[in-house]
Amino acid sequence: MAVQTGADILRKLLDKSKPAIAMAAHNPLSATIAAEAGFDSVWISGFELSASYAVPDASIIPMGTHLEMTRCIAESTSNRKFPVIADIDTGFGNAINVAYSIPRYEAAGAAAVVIEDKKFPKDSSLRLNGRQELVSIEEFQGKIAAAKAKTHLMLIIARTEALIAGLGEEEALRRALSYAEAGADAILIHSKKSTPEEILSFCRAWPDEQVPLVLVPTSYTQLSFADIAALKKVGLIICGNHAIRACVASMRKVFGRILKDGSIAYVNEDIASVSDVFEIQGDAALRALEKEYLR
Ligand code: SPV
Ligand code: MG
Repeated sequence: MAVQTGADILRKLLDKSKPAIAMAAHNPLSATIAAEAGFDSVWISGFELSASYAVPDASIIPMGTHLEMTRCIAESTSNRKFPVIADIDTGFGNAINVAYSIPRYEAAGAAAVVIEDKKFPKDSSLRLNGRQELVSIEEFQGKIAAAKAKTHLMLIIARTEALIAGLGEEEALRRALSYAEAGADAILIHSKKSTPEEILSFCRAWPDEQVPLVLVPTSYTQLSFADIAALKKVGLIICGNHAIRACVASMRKVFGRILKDGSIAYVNEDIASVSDVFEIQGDAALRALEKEYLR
């Protein structure tokens, strides 16, 4: 029987009647906790990885760093049906850079990559008054074609930033349809409006017979997963940055309390136990190895 790849699993999960839910991660620990929690997939977020290095999400982290993290995350979750989606931003340059990066992501174990139509170097979509310049449709179609030509396994998800760049729904639809025509397996449409009207209008205008949409509802949090599923256009919902934001909030709270109390005695309820961390580290497997081989 043929082995099911992460891409096979993800392809089945992109169900417009029941969208898959991916949680963001920036390392194997956050990916493992996302898998344990019951998410369908993990999003190796550029925002999260950049934040974990305390640098802006602006093409500062080099491809090698993101690729190595993708490999580590894929390896750490390889015993689960848990496809890994790599956020490769602009593809690290032009279509040539994309052509060189895609086989490396496939070898690293990614089930899919998401490439966005911003100019390299990119700026974070969520940044107030950020630089949101897009490449031409033709140039981005070239990137998608290069990506598709370099993989037989991975899904290529094209992301348009037309709404983020303030170009309006007509241009967003034009771009999204052109990217699907170029071979994209799904279209990520991003919006940073604080209400869902913009994204709802786009989704309603998206043709039923087209490839599934992907949403990252960071800004328009009112839209529940059930609301999104009811649209019957979306195959994947990404919780874009909730691992790193949970870490930041939790570390701030605990670190502040320790200094305020002059003691570590009062934070135990707010932190994981040591045995909990041992379990995530795979202590049971280590004990089995010790028993079998240590003489
Ligand atoms: C990321 O998580 O890196 C994303 C989503 O690309 S966003 O930050 O909203 O652009
Ligand atoms: Mg990103």
